[in-house]
Parts: sequence; C-alpha cells; structure tokens
Amino acid sequence: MNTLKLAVQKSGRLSETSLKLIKECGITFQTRIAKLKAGAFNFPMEFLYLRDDDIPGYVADQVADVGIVGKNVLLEKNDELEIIKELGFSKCRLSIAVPKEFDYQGIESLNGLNIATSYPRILAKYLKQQDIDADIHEISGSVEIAPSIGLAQAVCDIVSTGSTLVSNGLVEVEVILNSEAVLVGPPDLAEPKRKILDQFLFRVNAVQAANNNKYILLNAPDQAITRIIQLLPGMRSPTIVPLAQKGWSSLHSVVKEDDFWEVIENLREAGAEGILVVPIEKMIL
Ligand code: PRT
Ligand code: ZN
Repeated sequence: MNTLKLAVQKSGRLSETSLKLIKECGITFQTRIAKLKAGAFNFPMEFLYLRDDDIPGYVADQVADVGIVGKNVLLEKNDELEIIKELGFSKCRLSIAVPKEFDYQGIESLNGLNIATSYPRILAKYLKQQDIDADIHEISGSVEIAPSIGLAQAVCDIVSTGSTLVSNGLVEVEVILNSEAVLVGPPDLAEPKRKILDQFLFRVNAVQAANNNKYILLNAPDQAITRIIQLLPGMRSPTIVPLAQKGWSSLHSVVKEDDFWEVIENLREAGAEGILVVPIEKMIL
C-alpha cells in the first residue's frame, strides 16, 4: 500500500507540537511513541520517530519521504532538501553572543576570536559572507558555558527567550538565522506520494488558517454598519443579519489573530456592542 512516511522528533521541543498538528489534521494514530515506526489509522501516513539531527539525512536517503525539523537543523545538515512549508512553531534564532564584559564594536570585533558552536556549517557560511576570519570550535552541547571555562571567546547558539545567555553572562550580538519548525522533503517527490502530501498540506493549511484567525460576532446600529464593514476585512464580506430590535444588526466575520486587539478597539469606537470572539476549528480558503 502507498503511504507517506513522515519523520518526526521522537522526544524533545518539536515532538509534542508536531504530533498536535497531525492530530488537528484529523489524522489518528497510536499516541504512545514506544516504537520507531507507527501507522496512522485513517490516513495513508506512517510516522518515523527519530532524533531531530537524523531527520534531514533519513529524508535525503528516502528512508522517510518528508520530515518535520527545525530550519536550523535542516540548514546545518542538508542543502538538497526543500522546505515544503514553514509550520510556525518552535520559533527561535541562531545567534552569536559574547561575554557581557566584551567591548563589542560590531561584526568586525569577531575577527580572530574562537567561537564555540554546534552549528559549524551555518556559522562558517555566515562568517565567510561577512568577511570575518574567526576560528570555529565545534561542541555538541552546553555551548553557553564555553566562554566561562575558557574554551572559546564567543558562542553561536540557539536563543529563544534569551534567559540562558543572561544566566551565563552572555550578550546576543548578531542574529544569524531566524528558525522555526519546517516540513521538509525532496524537490522531486513522485506520485502517488506527492498526492498524499498535497492532501496532508491541504489539511495543514486549514489548521494553520484556523489557528491564525478568529470568528467575530457583534451587534451594531444600522447607521454604523458601513464604517464597521471597512474595519472587518473578512473572508469575502461580513454576514449581516437584522436583530429583532429595529435599527440594529448582527455582523459576523473573521479577524486575524495578529490584528485582533486593534480591530476590537476600532470596532468599539465605531459603535459595535456585544462583541463575541470564538475560535475557529478549521478554515478552508
Ligand atoms: O534529542 P534530539 O537530538 O532529538 O533533540 P535536541 O536536544 O537536539 O533538540 P531540542 O529538542 O532541544 O530542540 C529541537 C529544536 O527546537 C531545535 O533544533 C530548534 O529548532 C527548536 N528550539 C526552539 C530550540 C529552542 N527553542 C531552545 N530554546 N532548541 C534549543 N533551545 C535551547 C538552546 O540550545 C539553549 O540551550 O534552549 C536554550 C536557550 O533557550 P532560552 O529560552 O534560554 O533562550
Ligand atoms: Zn538534536
């Protein structure tokens, strides 16, 4: 039988959210990740549970067809795979940081330094682009302690909240890469797997659109409707239903999560009342 083999991280920062996305796509599977491999019950998909570092290699070798991995790991491990879709979770950045006492004057201050990192390829490429001549010291973990134990003078590591840097007396000075979880695959995935991937992407897009939007219902006096419609972009145009009370209507539409608070303020100013905002389960555009 034809199935799409999807590699996901076995355990770590990406695994829970990756599996949540798959569930939101209506794909059911055994949730206990005891095995290396498991099949979905209601979709032609199989899951391979792997260490994130191994995912690009397994996809490149066609052991898996596609995978979910951090953009940082993809770019460090493999150039041949394609980013099929940015998934918008596990956002972080790969940055260079120096001890807070360091007199950082700009990127040229990195010349001649020894920089510790688990991302030697990305860092080397960046330094070359920036015309900086520095030494790269590859270490596999606890990069942030390298300066304090005298192993390096700077670090290049993943930063999320920045608290790890602060607690190690480091200051972020250059952002090399903004990363997030991505769906990766070969550029030439053949049928019938391509078709399954398209079906999966259709669902992922619906889930993402739903997560990024809210359904909004509000009441407004009829004379305020024209102004309110301008404030509500909606999918096509808002639904307007007359209320039992004469001169009043109910408007239904969709607003983007990002614009949400600003839109609400403007709606209130324009005369909207009884505003209800509800989550959307799926959204097909
Ligand atoms: O066992 P396996 O090899 O599969 O997992 P792993 O330990 O290599 O990776 P994991 O699970 O830690 O991270 C998986 C992916 O999550 C990474 O490749 C990134 O794409 C993404 N991600 C998002 C992060 C972070 N946020 C993050 N904060 N990866 C690592 N960190 C670490 C970072 O290395 C540093 O030590 O957290 C610390 C910094 O965090 P803040 O919040 O203090 O800045
Ligand atoms: Zn890893």
